[in-house]
Amino acid sequence: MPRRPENDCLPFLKALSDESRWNIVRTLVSSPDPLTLGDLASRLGLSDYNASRHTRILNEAGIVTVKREGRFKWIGIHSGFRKRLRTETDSELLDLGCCRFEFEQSSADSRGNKHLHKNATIPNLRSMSDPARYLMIGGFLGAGKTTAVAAVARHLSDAGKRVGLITNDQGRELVDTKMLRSRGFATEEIAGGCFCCKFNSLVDAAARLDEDAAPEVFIAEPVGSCTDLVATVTYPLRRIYGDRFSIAPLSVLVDPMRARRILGLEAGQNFSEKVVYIYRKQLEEADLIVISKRDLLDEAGEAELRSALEREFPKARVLAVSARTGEGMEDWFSVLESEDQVREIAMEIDYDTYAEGEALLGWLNATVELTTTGEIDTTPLLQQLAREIQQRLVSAGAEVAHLKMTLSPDNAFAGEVAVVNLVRNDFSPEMGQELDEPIEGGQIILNLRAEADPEALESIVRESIATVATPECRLSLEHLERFRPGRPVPTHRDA
Ligand SMILES: Nc1nc2c(ncn2[C@@H]2O[C@H](COP(=O)(O)OP(=O)(O)OP(=O)(O)O)[C@@H](O)[C@H]2O)c(=O)[nH]1
Ligand SMILES: [Mg+2]
Repeated sequence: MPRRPENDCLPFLKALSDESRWNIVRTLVSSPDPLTLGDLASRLGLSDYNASRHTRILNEAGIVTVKREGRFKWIGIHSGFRKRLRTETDSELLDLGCCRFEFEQSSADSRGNKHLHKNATIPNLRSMSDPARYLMIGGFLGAGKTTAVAAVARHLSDAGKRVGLITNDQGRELVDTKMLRSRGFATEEIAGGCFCCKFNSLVDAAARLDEDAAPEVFIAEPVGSCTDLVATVTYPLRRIYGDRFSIAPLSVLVDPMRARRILGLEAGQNFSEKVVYIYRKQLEEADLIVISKRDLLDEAGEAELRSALEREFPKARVLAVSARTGEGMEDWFSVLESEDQVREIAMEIDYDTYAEGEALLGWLNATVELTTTGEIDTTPLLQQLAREIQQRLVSAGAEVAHLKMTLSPDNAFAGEVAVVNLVRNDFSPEMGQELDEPIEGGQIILNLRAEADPEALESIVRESIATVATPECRLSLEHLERFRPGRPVPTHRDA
């Protein structure tokens, strides 16, 4: 006989009796950390207004907490409500007293909190009429992936194809997502861990894009410190969803200057051995090694790098392209559009060394609010901030992997965003996009990845912001997270 609802159960049931609110709770239950309201809205395809309205109702019912940090609202599961959840092998059981619900558990988070390697759940993906093309463009931090993704997406959409992009990072508030959305592409972000550890989120992201934009081509950019993507992402995709995707060969981009140093063709500051292990593993599993930024190389330099790559990584074909000038891109497009990845035995990898290499990298994401007393030019401001950070990294002997920042003006129209990047300590910060007009206020998103303690990165960023700020141009740090990536625990591994 069913039990009578207990009184304290009714507010929960009332709040949960709406599909959007149910989905919000399901998403939060499977997320190891709170999510921003904006992130929740985009994951669930809700407007900001509706996400905010539903969250308020859930908050009033004691199901979620809402914490304001600057301009962000962080939404998490209320500790009292969490007590009603029990973890089973593949799911979370919610016991309200009157009835029980089952939430499918998400994949493992990158910090290894949950290990679903053995009993991984398999999300549903609506059957697509034709298999969608799945392209993955990998490569080390700063190799030029996002720039290349934008160029490939532009080429495909100019050819009349619907394209959906998936970005990925260990943290939240991503410059890459901001940049790609500013170019008008449907983009989903998987934050808080790499694709291999968030396989289900990758599939969910594809499903969301499919609902919104019905892409014929998905382009995924994995985290630049990740490897073993063939065994943990593309082979499982083929095995589980083989009829829905046709998978292109894995492209791995290399920044030519960084690659020349790693392969010993040139002297200069470099990463330590275990970080280089990851770099080399990325190349070892590549079907195509794509030398990016070809415009930075002369012919002799390109030929030397090409032959070193061919010698050391004989399995891969080597191409050289410049997403900036378009050189060599046609050859790459034709492989991406016409060839399928060939199934081979996956490479061997030592996860201990891989994890130690990842843990040597410090990760910092921050948002900075900009308030001014008049109009200011954004290019000198971003360049100065980047140079301040660069000088302090150099003094600390911390090799930068990638420093990238966007600046969005308040009340910006879509597409208005300035971008600055730095990919080596001995390079100059470069503007990737500039704003045409001076601004009177805005927001900076800052992503820094370097071989250094995250605490040291925080001090460097705080000091640099303080140095650049003036009474006419105030910079206030609204949100900052910094960490070392945890041990990768893939959801699947098909060797
Ligand atoms: N000269 C030149 N620079 C390029 C080219 N492609 C990318 N870059 C620059 O390389 C830097 C890094 O580019 P991104 O596309 O952000 O690199 P990424 O691999 O996505 O970086 P992460 O996501 O941080 O790993 C930026 O300053 C780009 O403008 C190119 O073809 N030529
Ligand atoms: Mg990127």
